[in-house]
Amino acid sequence: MLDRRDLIRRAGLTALAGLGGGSFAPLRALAGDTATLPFGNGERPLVAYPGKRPLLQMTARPPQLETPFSVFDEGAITPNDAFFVRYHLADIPTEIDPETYRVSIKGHVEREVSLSLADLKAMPTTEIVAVNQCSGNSRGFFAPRMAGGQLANGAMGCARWTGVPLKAVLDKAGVKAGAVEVAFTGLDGPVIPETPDFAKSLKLDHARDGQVMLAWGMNGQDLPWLNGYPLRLVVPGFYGTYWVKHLESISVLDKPFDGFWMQKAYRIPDNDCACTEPGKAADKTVPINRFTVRSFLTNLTDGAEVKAGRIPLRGIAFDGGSGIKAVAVSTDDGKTWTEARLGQDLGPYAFRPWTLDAELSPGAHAIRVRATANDGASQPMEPRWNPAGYLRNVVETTRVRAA
Ligand SMILES: Nc1nc2c(c(=O)[nH]1)N[C@H]1C(S)=C(S)[C@@H](COP(=O)(O)O)O[C@H]1N2
Ligand SMILES: [Mo]
Repeated sequence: MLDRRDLIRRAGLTALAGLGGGSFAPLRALAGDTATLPFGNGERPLVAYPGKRPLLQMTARPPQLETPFSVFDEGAITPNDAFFVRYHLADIPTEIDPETYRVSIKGHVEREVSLSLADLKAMPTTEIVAVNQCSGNSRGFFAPRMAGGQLANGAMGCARWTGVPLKAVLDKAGVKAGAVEVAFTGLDGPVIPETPDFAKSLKLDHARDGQVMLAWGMNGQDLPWLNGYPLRLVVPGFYGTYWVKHLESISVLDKPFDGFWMQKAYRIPDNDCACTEPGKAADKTVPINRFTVRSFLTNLTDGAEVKAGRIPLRGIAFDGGSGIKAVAVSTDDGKTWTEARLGQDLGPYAFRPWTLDAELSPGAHAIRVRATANDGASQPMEPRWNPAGYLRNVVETTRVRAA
């Protein structure tokens, strides 16, 4: 256990990391608080890592942290110190010198390029507000349950990202004719050599769409260490698995990438609902890609007791990039629906806030929220199932009692 002095010293290191790098000191759990997620085995210690407020710890090695859901009621932007953390491999970087750090662009290119942070920051910069969501967000709610991180709804967050378009960086290297994909690796690695290193790929056209970016900034600050300092991939509208952190190499390929994390993991059923009969495997799969459309009520929690009468309801909605067209709310378990008012539009990849004043008569109410995206997609009333526990987007239900 760490004593108080240790904690203060380590808090100092955090501040240093926040000022532009150096090192990261892993912390053990602060004794005490736990929270319970609403499914079996949902107890989680609340742990404050460097650069982070206390978050729900799913695993310690590597750190995997979930955002407490109440944070999403604070606004459409998720604060850096509350943003969730996901890693696969335990050997995460603890020392990165921002002066000597380089990312390399290689493979099927005219010339190999190695760029420093200063090189990148000298290029024309771009910004986008975009949601990052883990593929396994909400996995803990699937029935039947499956192996994998048992997450509630806090493995998502929305931030303003600053960086350079991946396209501009690829142009510096000059993509050769015949290229089809671009693969990415980070500075983290496996503890044993048998574990495949974490690497992901994008189709070349996607990589060059001008929106996929290499980001060093998050909400006006350097990336927090655990969110990929000093440079990460941002793939707007795509699941977090593609948002490679602590970028090390960018490889242009003349054939599809055959890495484990594309060919074996992070795959969804290849059918219209991306679903299977509960408990059944899929015949054919494709790599996971864009977010399904989702919406949440953020200011009332399941089981809440409220005063009968007029109650302001609010929440957030998002999709994979067509933008939110409408949010409807039901206070009678889906029998009748009222359209909510949409709040500030931070762009089609961002959380879209919504509000509605509801009239709650005395008694029990099942409040349901359903978003429709500009591409016409909406949320199913009944949950869909797939073997890995991805893409959850059932119309959420919050049960409250008014008195
Ligand atoms: N280098 C590296 N990048 C990574 C991962 C990883 O294990 N290593 N995990 C990915 C996954 S699955 C997710 S959901 C996001 C999470 O981003 P965050 O930790 O900043 O919230 O990072 C992605 N980038
Ligand atoms: Mo993820």
